[in-house]
Amino acid sequence: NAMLAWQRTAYHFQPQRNWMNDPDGPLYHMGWYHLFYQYNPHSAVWGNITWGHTVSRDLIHWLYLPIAMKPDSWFDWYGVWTGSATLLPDGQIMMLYTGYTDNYVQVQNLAYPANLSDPLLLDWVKYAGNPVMVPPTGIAPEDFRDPTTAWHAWDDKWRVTIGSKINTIGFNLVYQTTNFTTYELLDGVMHAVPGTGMWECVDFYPVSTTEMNGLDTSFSGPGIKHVLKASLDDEKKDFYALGTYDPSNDTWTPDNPELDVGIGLRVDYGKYYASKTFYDQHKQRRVLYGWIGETDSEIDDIRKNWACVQSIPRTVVFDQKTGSNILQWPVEEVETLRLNSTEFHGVELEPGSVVPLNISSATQLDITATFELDEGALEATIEADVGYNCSTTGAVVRGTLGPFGLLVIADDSLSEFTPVYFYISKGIDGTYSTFICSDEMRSSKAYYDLDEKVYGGMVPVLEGEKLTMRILVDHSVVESFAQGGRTVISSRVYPTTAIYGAARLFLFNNATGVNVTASLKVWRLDSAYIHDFPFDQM
Ligand code: DQQ
Repeated sequence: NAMLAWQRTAYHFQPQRNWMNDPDGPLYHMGWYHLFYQYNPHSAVWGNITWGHTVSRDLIHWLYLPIAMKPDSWFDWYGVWTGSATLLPDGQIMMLYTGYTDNYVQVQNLAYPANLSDPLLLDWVKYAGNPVMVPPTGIAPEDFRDPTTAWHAWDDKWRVTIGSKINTIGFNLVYQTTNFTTYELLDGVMHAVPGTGMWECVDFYPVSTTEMNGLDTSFSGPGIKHVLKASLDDEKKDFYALGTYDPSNDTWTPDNPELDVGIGLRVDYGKYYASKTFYDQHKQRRVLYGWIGETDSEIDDIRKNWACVQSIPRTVVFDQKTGSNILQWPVEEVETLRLNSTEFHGVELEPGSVVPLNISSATQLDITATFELDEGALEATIEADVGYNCSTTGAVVRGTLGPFGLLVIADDSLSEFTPVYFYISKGIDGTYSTFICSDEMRSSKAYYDLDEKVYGGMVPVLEGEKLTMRILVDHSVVESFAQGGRTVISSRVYPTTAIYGAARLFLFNNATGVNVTASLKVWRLDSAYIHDFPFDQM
């Protein structure tokens, strides 16, 4: 269907065809980044879940490999579900994943590479003694899934954590093992939050509070915090919190109970789920992947014969300036796709203005933008603007100090456009809050069903900081990073006119009470090489 062909991305990872969801078992081995993913080999809707497999030298260009694991055993008969890799000090790779059994029970299974000296890790052996963990007493057979990367504890045993729930209380269980084949469930839970429901795809990892490098999942010592992330099944949203891990009893306590897992910060405020990190020993960084789903209809997914992409891999570090959030940033390798750039300095945006930028074919872009408000603008505003929330207003609702930002994937006549913008609201106590939002409501004239939303959240802005955003545009995906990655939003858009050479970029200021000055650098991005592995040339 030619009408839908353009929606395929040019530098986000996606399979050639069919359905993909969660990233699985990311790891670095013998010069290759390996990514596995939940994959339906038969159709563009979820089902028949296998582990698709792809490798990359640089996290940007990918080679498709044969399916790594299929549902061919009683212990994963209805699906080879999500899991994680653990690299042992002696070089072995332990892959733990959830199998949905022939009897509809979620169990944890072990697999390992048949040949560790194969850089491509093509063949995977499922341990004959699977399953290695079954739902413990009190846990329902369908509430026990998605084992994390294991970490090596003080007692020389490994720990692994698995999400679950009882009634509406979401939590993560902790197991210990010495050999990855036998496991002991520890008493209690690592952490529980009432009202959050099933915790899928738990992620648990240390971040340094003093250094910018990433830390191995087993790292312990002073100057660290631990991130606990859960994907809330009920809301289909990824939440995280920063806190302290107590290795003596394997519990974790949030820094701020008001921002606990599932009630506070989100990894990404847009269409984004089931994220997972790994420690990249090659570049000493922690890298995050996330599943960016479709917001068109299932019929359109079947028509276009593919569904879903992975986010551009992002580095994750602790934000030493705020001390209260992580920072996510596209891996530096994405910059190797940068082609020609155009700079715009000091563009004046009066209230109510829309300014076209001289960028053609604005479908594959890397944009960095800085916005400054007129001196004195904040002091001059008197009215409180309470209860602002991106999703209830959108870019059309005008306030004194916002919205202003960019219109991406727009056409010349603005029949289609996606605003990514800041909005500053004033509370009754006189303090200001800054929001970053991404508004899909006018992104498409398509007649077909789209689940269009205004996404966004608050972003911390410290004294003396300018407002900054970076946006990656890739045909039907828009990933926006505010204030160096404190708040991130992924959007899916399906325009019909603002495509290929017709796609444009605009600046806008829809605030009523402030002049904004914008400066930007816009790169056109090359397409990544994402193809079959050339086995015939081996
Ligand atoms: N997707 C997998 C599950 C996981 C869910 C099945 C999250 O293991 O809980 O495809 O998207």
